[in-house]
Amino acid sequence: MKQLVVVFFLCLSHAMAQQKMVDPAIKTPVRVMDDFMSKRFGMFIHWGPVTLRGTEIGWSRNNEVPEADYDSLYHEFNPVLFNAEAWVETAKDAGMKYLTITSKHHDGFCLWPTAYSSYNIMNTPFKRDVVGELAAACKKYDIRFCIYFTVLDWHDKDYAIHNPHKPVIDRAADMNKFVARMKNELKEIITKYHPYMLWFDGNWESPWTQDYAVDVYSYLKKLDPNVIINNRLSTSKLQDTLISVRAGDYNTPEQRIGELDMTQPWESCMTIANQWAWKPNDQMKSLKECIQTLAKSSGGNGNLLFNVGPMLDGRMEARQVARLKEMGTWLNKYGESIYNTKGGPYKPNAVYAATRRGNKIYLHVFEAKHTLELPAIPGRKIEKAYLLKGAAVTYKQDTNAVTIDLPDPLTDVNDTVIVLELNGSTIDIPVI
Ligand code: FHN
Repeated sequence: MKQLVVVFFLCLSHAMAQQKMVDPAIKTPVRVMDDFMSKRFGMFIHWGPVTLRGTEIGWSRNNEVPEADYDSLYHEFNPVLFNAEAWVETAKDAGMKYLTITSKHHDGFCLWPTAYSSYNIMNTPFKRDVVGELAAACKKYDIRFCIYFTVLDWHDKDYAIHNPHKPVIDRAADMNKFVARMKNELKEIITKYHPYMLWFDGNWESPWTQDYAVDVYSYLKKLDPNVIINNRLSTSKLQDTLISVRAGDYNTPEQRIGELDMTQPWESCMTIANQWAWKPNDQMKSLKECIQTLAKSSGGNGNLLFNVGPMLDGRMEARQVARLKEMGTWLNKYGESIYNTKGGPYKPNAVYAATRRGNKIYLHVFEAKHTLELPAIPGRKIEKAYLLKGAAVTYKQDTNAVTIDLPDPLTDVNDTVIVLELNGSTIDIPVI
């Protein structure tokens, strides 16, 4: 069995090594990626005519919703209560620093007035540029505007698969024409809306190739050398494939918190409920799960892109807005332990996570009673320990361990932050 695993990974690495690479000289500058990773927390929004049915965007086409029905929903789509500034204010109040909207998901519907497809927002009763209005609102509220764009498009006649539930290759499709149209649409998006980041998706079906990925990445970099691009332009079955040999700037673990990684940037994308697009009475995550997901992502040196699905009338659900506001209230008080930090040096686990900046380690304590015992910090001594925004805590340290006396009960039931001030920088401490 062990030999089989070795053979698999040798084949995988050989296949990856054969894959066309992007010229390292055009990759997004480190200073831009550092800025992105310092923000730690963004809003993901999945929205479109499918909200009229409350089923999953893209995936419910040819599943719960027959294709012809799904593709005609845009004739009814009229979200008269859509208010871009209300959405952006919700992100701001949540402590989010960037916002990513599905400009085009796998169903092919475009939320901006593209000249390259009639299947767009201007041909609905609503007739407003949703992407443009969100871009303007983000600029007004100093939130970085980002755009999700699908690589696959089951609605487009030139994309070679039209139904993921019965995937057959359409020999009449012309993928080169499809990619040319995609590049025109991306040029519209970049030149009109100047996104901070492009969140590609749908890179797993056979019509899409790594050659297309490298071509599109290189094309985008000519349009904007600083636009950040995730790892899902590259072909891959693995969402957090190492990006060192691929056309992308960071990894994208989905519906799970990424592994601690001090070298490869990553961003977990997760839903506040279960479905990406709005679903009536969907089960929403508790405040504890929301805050601990953010803290564990930061503790892993990653970002969290947290998804809401607005309703068919253009409003976000009041309960989702309220949950995000609760996260913002926590971040208003303890945000210095999240923003502009690095993950570690302690690996996140169910009991705690750690972030760091300068000579401070921020311990995020989730579940612990009376005392917390941690491995000693190599080459460093703790000089002070205290609750963030609170009183000093007592501790003991020796060459093997650090033992911290915890308030009982913990001062914040979701995440109690304790600051350890050391006698030197924290950033070069190896992961413990
Ligand atoms: O198929 C999509 C899905 O609908 C959703 O957009 C997520 C968000 O990351 N991405 C794909 C599934 O991996």
